[in-house]
Amino acid sequence: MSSDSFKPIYQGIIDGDAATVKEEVQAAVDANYPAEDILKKGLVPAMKEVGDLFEKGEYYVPEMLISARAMQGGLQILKPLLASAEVEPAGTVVLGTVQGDLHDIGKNLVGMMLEGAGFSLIDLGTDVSPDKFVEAVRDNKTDIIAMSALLTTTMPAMKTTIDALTEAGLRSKVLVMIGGAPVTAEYADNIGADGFAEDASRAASLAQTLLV
Ligand code: B1M
Repeated sequence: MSSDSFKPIYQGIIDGDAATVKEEVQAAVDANYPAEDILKKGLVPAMKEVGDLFEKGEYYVPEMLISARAMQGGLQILKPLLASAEVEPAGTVVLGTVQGDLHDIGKNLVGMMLEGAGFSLIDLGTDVSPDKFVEAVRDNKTDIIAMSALLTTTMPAMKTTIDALTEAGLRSKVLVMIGGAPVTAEYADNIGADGFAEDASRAASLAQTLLV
């Protein structure tokens, strides 16, 4: 299936045209395109282009935000389809974007793929403090903590959270996985995380692997 089929979705996100994105995503679903293709060939590359335009100084924060909202509208349509993938039920994941960081599109995608992979999900949202992660682990039978960061300035909060888990005596009880555009496998090793995934589908496979 060619990515040209998703051109109107792609363009709708670039233009920040939420109505068109919703309409075109729904049309693609109705035409039986797989949800994962619509996501990977339409929505995700468009958001990448938005980032490139921002880097070039052609887009500013408001344009980025409008494009992000348009993308979220499309994601809402895909969410139940992505989550209905047939995979064995697994464990419980506490997910959040780390303290100081408000980016949630990638984190939401990770959540959808985890749910799709049969995990029970506790999504703490964005700007999640180390204490809040610790509290969630204490209050719920948690198998994995999944942290997302999109800013180089907020990545250190991943380490602070791991340290807070250790201080609370909980580190040995949960696995920690991390991801987000600036995060690397090397960084994961350095801060003592159990795993790193570069995208949402790999995050779901990683969660499954960690629990084997
Ligand atoms: Co922001 N922003 N932003 N932004 N923004 C980036 C991240 C940036 C790279 C843009 C740029 O300069 N090119 C840059 C960061 C630079 C850096 O630190 N290296 C940046 C900046 C600087 C900022 C502000 C500081 C701008 C300002 O105010 N001056 C500000 C910070 C606000 C804050 O968080 N405190 C800011 C604000 C915003 C908006 C609010 C306008 C909006 C966010 C809206 C929202 O999320 N609800 C926004 C957006 C949209 C972006 C870009 C354009 C797109 C991010 C995105 O959603 N991508 C982004 C540029 C870019 O990425 N090219 C940018 C699509 C998404 C599907 O990808 O999130 O990478 P991503 O997730 C991927 C993988 O990373 C991975 O899976 C996902 C896909 O499969 N993944 C995981 C993510 N989390 C994971 C966790 C895992 C595993 C995998 O395991 C747990």
